[in-house]
Amino acid sequence: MTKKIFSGVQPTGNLHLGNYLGAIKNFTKLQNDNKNNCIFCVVDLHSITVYQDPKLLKKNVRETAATFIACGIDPSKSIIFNQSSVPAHSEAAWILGCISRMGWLNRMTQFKEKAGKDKEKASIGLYVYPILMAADILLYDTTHVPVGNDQKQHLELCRDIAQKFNNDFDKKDFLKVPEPLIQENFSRIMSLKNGLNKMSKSDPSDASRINLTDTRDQIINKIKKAKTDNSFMPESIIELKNRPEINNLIEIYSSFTDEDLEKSLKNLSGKSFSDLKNLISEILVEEIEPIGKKINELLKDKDYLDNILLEGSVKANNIADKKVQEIKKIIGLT
Ligand code: AQP
Repeated sequence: MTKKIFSGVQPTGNLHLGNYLGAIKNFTKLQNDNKNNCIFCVVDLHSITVYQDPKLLKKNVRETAATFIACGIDPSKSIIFNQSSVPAHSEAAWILGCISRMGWLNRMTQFKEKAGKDKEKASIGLYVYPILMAADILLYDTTHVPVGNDQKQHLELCRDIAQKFNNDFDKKDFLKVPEPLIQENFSRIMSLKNGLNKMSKSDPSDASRINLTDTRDQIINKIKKAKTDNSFMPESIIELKNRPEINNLIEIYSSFTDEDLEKSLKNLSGKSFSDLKNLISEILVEEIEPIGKKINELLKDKDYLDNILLEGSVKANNIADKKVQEIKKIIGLT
């Protein structure tokens, strides 16, 4: 069966190891299975749900596109485009917002986390962002969405919206109900400084994350300084409980070695945290440093990147505009 893959990354700068392991690495694998049709979107409209410096936004869009390409996404095989260049996304989001229920959005934990204690001051965009995400996905008849575990709840909401639309307008299967594709051997990559927070672009501490553009020395230093604890290397999964920083380091290790946690723990048996950190640094330097170099190389040619995004937006527009016109017809607007 041909899978239709759609996923997006926000151009909020500092793309990191969590974005790579949770999402982008998988994008490349899916693309390289020739049976799949892949669309990868730089979701700039999502990024402005929190303030973005207008002088940096365009640069960050290019940097995200460059990261996709540096990680192996091939613009001749996959569509790469920028969300705001395809107006159907905003139009469909409004319509789907009218289908969605407040109660559904009120359950979204990411809003609660990102809005923090002062919900009243969060933007309306941040609150309704999962509806825009649903529009992104549904416009392309997406069958599978590769995302990090943190986006699972938004995917479930997207499925609810699609089903409600199909039911309300008696259009069975018109909006395709997508499946999430989530990495199995870890849930989320966490901050190197606090294993209870996810590794995030917006964490003010650069030491909390491995950026995809970090140099060899930066990678080695950050891993060396990553928080551990005073106990020994765990021998079993049970011993990982309540040790979030150790759990995180072992999950990072096992996601690169493609082993499950149990196998990794066996391999690491008798080793020190410093041995583990050396192993992780070696793997990261080998896999991440070349990506960073490629990103920097690609960023030198702005015209090339702008052209890729333009060509992608023409292709995406053809698909999305047709779908939004069908949606408008179904609900009686045209
Ligand atoms: N720590 C993570 N572990 C695993 N997957 C992650 N993703 C993000 N952080 C982790 C996955 O990366 C994809 C793109 O994420 P995004 O840029 O759209 O937004 P985000 O999830 O809000 O990422 P950040 O880094 O936390 O950005 P900021 O700080 O700007 O909000 C998604 O598939 C996500 O699951």
